[in-house]
Amino acid sequence: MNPLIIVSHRVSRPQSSTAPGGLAVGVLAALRQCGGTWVGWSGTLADEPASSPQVSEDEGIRYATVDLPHSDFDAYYSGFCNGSLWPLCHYFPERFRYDATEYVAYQAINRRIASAVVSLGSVSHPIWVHDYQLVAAGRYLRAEGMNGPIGFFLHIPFPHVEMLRILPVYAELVRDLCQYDLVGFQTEQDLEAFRSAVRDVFGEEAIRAATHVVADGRKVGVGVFPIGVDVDAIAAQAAEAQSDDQVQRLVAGLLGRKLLLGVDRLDYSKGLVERFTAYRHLLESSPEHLGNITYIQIAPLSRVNVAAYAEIRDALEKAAGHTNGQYADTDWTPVRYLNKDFPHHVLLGFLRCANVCAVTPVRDGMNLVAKEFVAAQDPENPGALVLSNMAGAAHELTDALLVNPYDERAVAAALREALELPLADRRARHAKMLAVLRRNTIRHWHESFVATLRSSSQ
Ligand code: GDG
Repeated sequence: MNPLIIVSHRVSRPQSSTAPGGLAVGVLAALRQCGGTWVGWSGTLADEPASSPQVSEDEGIRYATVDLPHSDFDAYYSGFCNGSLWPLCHYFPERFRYDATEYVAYQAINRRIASAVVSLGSVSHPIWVHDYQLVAAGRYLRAEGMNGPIGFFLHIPFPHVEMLRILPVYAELVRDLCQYDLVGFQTEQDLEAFRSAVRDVFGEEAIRAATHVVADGRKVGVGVFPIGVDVDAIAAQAAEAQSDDQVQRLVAGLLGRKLLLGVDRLDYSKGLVERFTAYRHLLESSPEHLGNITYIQIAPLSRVNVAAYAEIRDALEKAAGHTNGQYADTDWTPVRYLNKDFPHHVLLGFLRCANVCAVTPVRDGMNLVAKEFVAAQDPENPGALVLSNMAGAAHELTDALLVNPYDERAVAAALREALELPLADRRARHAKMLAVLRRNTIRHWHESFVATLRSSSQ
C-alpha cells in the first residue's frame, strides 16, 4: 500500500518550539501511528527559496520542508489566510477584509507547496491536504500530474454560503474544493454549509447523494470526520506530569483554592474577552467564591503580525487588570493570564489539576482542549467541563455544561454550577464523555479519513 503524503501550511516537529496548534497535534498523532511524509513550510522565509524541499527523517516520519518567499508571504498568511478566510469561516464579517493581490499570493504559495509535493516523485501516492491555508493546492497537484487520490480536511468551520459569498472569489474556492476526491469536515453542520455552497455554484443537481457531490460531472466524496484524541496516551501523560516541576509549582501557588483553567491560542474566535467578563460576573454574583478560586488562562500568542490579534491581547490585559484591581487581596490574585506556551505534557498536567475547564469559543471547528481535559482527568474525582455550544466538540460532548458563549451571565452561572457540582454528578458526566472519546479516537479519525480516501479513487 502506498504510504501517505500529508500536506499542511506548516510542518512542526515534535520537539520544535513553534506555536502550538490543533492541526499539528492531530497530524503528528496520525503520522506516528501510520508513518508517511509531511510536506509544508519550514518556518523560514527567503528572497529566492529553492523549489524542492529539504527532506529528513525522524522517528519513522519523513519531513519535506520548503522555505517560502518573503515577497508573497505576508499577503498570503496575514492577508488572505488570516485576514479573509479565518474571519469568514468563524463568522466574523466585521474582521473580514479582501484584497485581490493577497488572493494572487495565496495561489502562488499553494502552487509552490504543491510543486514541493510533486518533486518528491510519488505520483500515485494518496495525498491528504490540511486546512484553509491550502484549499487551492489540490488544483495544482492535479495540474502537475499527481494521479493518486487527493483528499482535503478542513479543521475550522465551513461557513454557510450566505456568509461565504461576502468573499468575492468564493465560487472559485468552492470549485477548488471540488478538485479533491474527498473533502472532510468536523461536523454535520459544516458539511451542510458546504452543500449550501456547492448548490449555489453548481446547482441543485450537484447534491443528490449523502456521500458525494457532483461538480461539473466530477464525483467529489464528502464526509464528517470529527477529530479525536489519544485518550490513553493523554491520561498517562497527564498523570505522569503531576511530578513535573511546573505542575507542582502551579498546584503550590493555588494554596488549596479551586482551579478554573482555560487553554487557548490567543485568538478572537476563542471567546476570551467574553469569558473574562463571565468570570467577573461570577465573582460579582457569588461572594461565597471570593478568595476560593483562581482562574488561570493560558493563551500562547499566535499570528502576532495580524492587527486583530494585537487588539485582543490589549483587551485581555485590560480585562484581567480590571478584575484583579477590583477583587485581588494581599494573598489572592483572581485571574492569572499567561501569554506563554508550555510543553504539551505540562499542559496536560495542568489540565488534570483543574477543577473546572472553561472552553467557550464563540466559534470553533472542534476544540481539542475540551477533549484533552476530559481525557486528562482522574476518573475517580474528575473536574467539570463548561463548553461552548459553538464548538464542534459540543456535538459529541453533550454531557459537558453547555453554554452560549455570548450569554456572559449564563456562562457565569455555568461556571458556578461547575464549581459546585457534586462528585457523583461529575463522575457520571465524565464517564459518559470519556466513552464518547473512546469511540472516536485520533486513530479512528485518520484511519477512517484515509480509508475513505483510498477507496474514493478505486
Ligand atoms: C484548529 C481548529 C480544531 C495549546 N496551548 C499550548 C498547546 N496547545 C495545544 C492544545 C491543543 C492544541 O494546541 C489547540 O487545539 P484546538 O483544537 O483547541 O485549537 P486550534 O489551534 O485553533 O486548532 C480547532 C483543531 O484545529 C484540530 O482539528 O479542533 O477547532 O481551530 O492540542 O493542547 N500545546 C503546547 N503548548 C501550549 O502552550 N505544546
